[in-house]
Amino acid sequence: MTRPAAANLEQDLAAAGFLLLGGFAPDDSVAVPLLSSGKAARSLLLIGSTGPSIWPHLTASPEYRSGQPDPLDRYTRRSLLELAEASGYEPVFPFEGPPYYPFQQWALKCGGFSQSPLGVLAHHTFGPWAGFRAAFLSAETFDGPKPETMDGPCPTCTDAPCLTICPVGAVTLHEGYRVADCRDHLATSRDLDCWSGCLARRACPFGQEHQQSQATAGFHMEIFVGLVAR
Ligand code: B12
Ligand code: SF4
Ligand code: SF4
Repeated sequence: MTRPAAANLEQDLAAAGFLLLGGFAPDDSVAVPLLSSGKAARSLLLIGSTGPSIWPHLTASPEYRSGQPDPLDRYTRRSLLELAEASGYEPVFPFEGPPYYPFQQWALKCGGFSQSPLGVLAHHTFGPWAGFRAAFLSAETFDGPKPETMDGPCPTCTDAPCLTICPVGAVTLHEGYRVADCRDHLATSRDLDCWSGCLARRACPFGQEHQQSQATAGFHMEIFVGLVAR
């Protein structure tokens, strides 16, 4: 099966609410699973989404309308499996696990991202709003996007507003993101602003136009609180 030009793949991804975040030729510096044939992958493409890009596609999908759990993961699996198969890739997903695939390490290897105090990686264009939805693997020589020339924004962000705005100080420079403090605060009231999106994440000046809407943020918060419930 031949693979489409990267431009076609990007168009097909966009039509389903996703985007190509980067890629690399796997080497010994980062673990990448073998292909189903037992061969080593020689190409990895990182597929993601931002707040506004995926929401309309997700809410129109049968997975969302069915009211069953995990609609985002089910929509992602169906649409990206189809797209990967049609273009000669084998997909792996961030929600497969535990153990989980090291998507954040793969993103750092693609370039353009930096580790943020929020726990999530921040991107020079998408800020802290890029979610990882799949990695497309192939045994063919890497012919994906050119290496990123820009770093992620955190090392040069001297103001770091994400560190000062959290009402319970759950985002810290030295300890990173304190999940339990955040969860306990959210549990105090459903009327908190945080339920419409993490204030610290929203304070990041990078990628503001890629933020989640209140509806999207609420959807993710529900899942987050469900996962970390005591
Ligand atoms: C388990 C999990 C959680 C758990 C625990 C998170 C934790 N810190 O341990 C809980 C439920 C708390 C959680 C919460 C959230 N998560 Co979460 N989570 C995951 C999941 C499924 C697995 C993480 C893991 O254990 N990976 C396995 C290790 C081996 O992979 P890894 O890439 O090496 O990851 C580690 C390294 O990046 C390392 N690391 C940190 N700094 C650095 C720096 C360098 C240089 C290197 C090399 C490594 C490194 O720390 C990571 C965790 O151990 C990932 C998806 C995935 N497959 O990665 C999402 C993921 C990390 N989560 C994500 C998100 C967005 C969130 C939430 C914001 C969800 C929300 N409400 O919207 C919250 C808040 C997270 C926060 N602020 O930290 C995104 C992050 C996207 C990004 N841009 O980075 C991911 C990638 C999911 C996705 N589909 O995009 N999450
Ligand atoms: S506010 Fe600055 S330090 Fe915080 S996530 Fe954004 S770029 Fe990184
Ligand atoms: S959701 Fe609210 S409590 Fe949790 S880290 Fe963000 S700002 Fe802090």
